[in-house]
Formats: sequence, structure tokens, C-alpha cells
Amino acid sequence: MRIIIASHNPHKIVEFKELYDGDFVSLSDIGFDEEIIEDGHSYLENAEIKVKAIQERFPDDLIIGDDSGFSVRALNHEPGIYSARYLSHLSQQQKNEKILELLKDVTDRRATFTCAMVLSYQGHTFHTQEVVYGTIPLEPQGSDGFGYDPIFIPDGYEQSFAQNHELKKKVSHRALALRKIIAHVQYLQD
Ligand code: ITT
Repeated sequence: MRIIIASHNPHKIVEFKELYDGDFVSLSDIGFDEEIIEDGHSYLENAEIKVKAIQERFPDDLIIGDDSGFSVRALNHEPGIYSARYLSHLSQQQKNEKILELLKDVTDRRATFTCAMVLSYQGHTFHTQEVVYGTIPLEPQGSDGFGYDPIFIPDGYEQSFAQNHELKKKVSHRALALRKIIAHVQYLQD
């Protein structure tokens, strides 16, 4: 059965495909190019908004949506659910540098990545939300991945998500959430 990933972010699609060998199709594969307005007040609400927008057009398909964000403890948990819009006039590299500048004299360098994931199939929905805890290095590290990956080192490891792609596949917020979602997909298919 094909699974539509309700995301316009090509990096996420790549990660989904690397994490599970399923029949994933992207929004561009199905010709859905409309913008989805994410005006929810939580990651889960936004993930649901994305899934519902696709479900209206593709009611027979199994759909998975993900809403994620990066949250810095010493910056009042910003950017959080506004991660995509945070400092929107800056490039991603500039955003990462800006966060490092704001943390220049700050010793509390804790941060999290959160991923809410929603599965919807024939009127049945399943939700999960996963968090990965880590710290922010003094300089950006690595060039793999996307977004805030170069400035996040998960607890228990010494490399950033952008330095060690295998590490991201193993412990990331998205990997943890997708494992639970896939277990549920398998339950529905058996
Ligand atoms: P879709 O809504 O179309 O899925 P998006 O990029 O807007 O794409 P999100 O709202 O879930 O996705 O994510 C907001 C931002 O959070 C995203 O653009 C990245 O900057 C950051 N982000 C999310 N997941 C990330 C990850 O695994 N690594 C690094 N940054 C991430």
C-alpha cells in the first residue's frame, strides 16, 4: 500500500525513505503543490492539519504527516513550533549563526528536537510525539542533514546530526516517531 508523506520538505522525504523501506510517495509525486497553512497551537495540531489537508483530496490513502521543531532552553524555548518561520529573513546558515551568537556567553546550552507524527487511514488516526535531548556546540558542526542539524549534539554522543547521519537515523526525533508509526501501520495491515 502506498503511503503519502504530507510534507513539502524534500529533506524529510529522504529521511523517511532511509528509515523505512515502504512505498512512500511525496506531495510532488501526487501533484499536490498547495501551501498548507500551519496555524495550530502545538506540533500535534500542525501535523494533523497537514494530514487532513491531504486526506480531503486523497481519502483512500494512508497518510503520514510530521511537524517538527528545534527548541533552545536558554532562549525561552524558541524557535519551537515556529521553527520554520523563525528569523525568516535569514538563511538557515545565518539562523544557526544567530542562535550561536545569542548563546555566546550562555552556559546552559540545552536544546531539543521534537517531532509530532500523525497517521490517518480510512477514518482512523494515530498520533505520537517524540523528543530528543541534546546540547548546542560553540560552532556549527558538519554539513549533512538540514535545518538546525549542525547546531545539535544529542546527549550521550559527541557529534552533531549534521556530522553523523547514521546517528541521526538512529536517535532523531523523526526516527523515534516513525518507528512507532510504522509499528502501527504494520498492525493495520496484518
Ligand atoms: P513541512 O511542513 O512541509 O513538512 P517544514 O520544513 O515546514 O516542512 P516543519 O514545520 O515540521 O517542516 O519544521 C520546521 C522547521 O524545523 C524546519 O524547516 C527545520 O528548519 C526545522 N527542523 C525540523 N526537523 C528538523 C530536523 O530533523 N533537523 C533539523 N531541523 C529540523
